[in-house]
Amino acid sequence: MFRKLCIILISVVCICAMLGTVLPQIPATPVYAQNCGGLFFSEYVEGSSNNKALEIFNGYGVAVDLSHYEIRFYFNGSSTAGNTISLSGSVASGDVFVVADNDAVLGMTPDQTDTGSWFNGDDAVELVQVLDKNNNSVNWTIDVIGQIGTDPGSYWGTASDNTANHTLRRKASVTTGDNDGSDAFDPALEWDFFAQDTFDGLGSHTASCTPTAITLSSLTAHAAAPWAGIALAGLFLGALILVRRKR
Ligand SMILES: [Ca+2]
Ligand SMILES: [Ca+2]
Ligand SMILES: [Ca+2]
Repeated sequence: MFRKLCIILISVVCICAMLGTVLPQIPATPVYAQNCGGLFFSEYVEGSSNNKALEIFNGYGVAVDLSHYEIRFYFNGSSTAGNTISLSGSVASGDVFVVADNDAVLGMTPDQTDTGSWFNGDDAVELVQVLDKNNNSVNWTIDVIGQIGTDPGSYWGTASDNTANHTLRRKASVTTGDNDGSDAFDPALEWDFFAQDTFDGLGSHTASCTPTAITLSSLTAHAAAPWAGIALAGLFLGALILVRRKR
């Protein structure tokens, strides 16, 4: 009876252990809580004349090929993009990528320029990861400034702190993009405000998170390690009891 119980118990342990090596585990404490959530806008320059720019921060733990990303501008409450900028080049982990109007005078050299129309305060801005240029339903919204399809008047925000005639810098506490472009937008929640034509923040960004590459293999290795030991121990004990029964 005791041996039967032992065999049943060991079988259960083995099955659980084997499942543990296959199924992803949810850690008791969130291991990745302090890591950055990929790419997001880190600076928005709505300057005078053509002084328009956007800065994108790479919070991934690896360099990102930007040929799979687009910036879209939705002008004056439109729900259809009026200017789409296909990004090119790459951005290193923890670094930023600056895109600007081709006529902007910023006191620095942007990584990419664009000759199309730019925003003037009441236009939504979207960062998109493009999986299929011909099928937008499979593309991912990464980050949105403003509310797509809604005309806010002249700007989002208050009379003193808003998206028109200001430079907006993402707060260091923000670790991921706002991927919902349909909800109400309050820039004060995630952005700090600077005077018009403030350009000295372009080219770098500080976020209170660590860019970390999250891969399936790292999750599996994390989950499998303790269970693999238990599985081996269970199999060894089971074999020992079977050998003793045969004697
Ligand atoms: Ca506008
Ligand atoms: Ca939003
Ligand atoms: Ca910056």
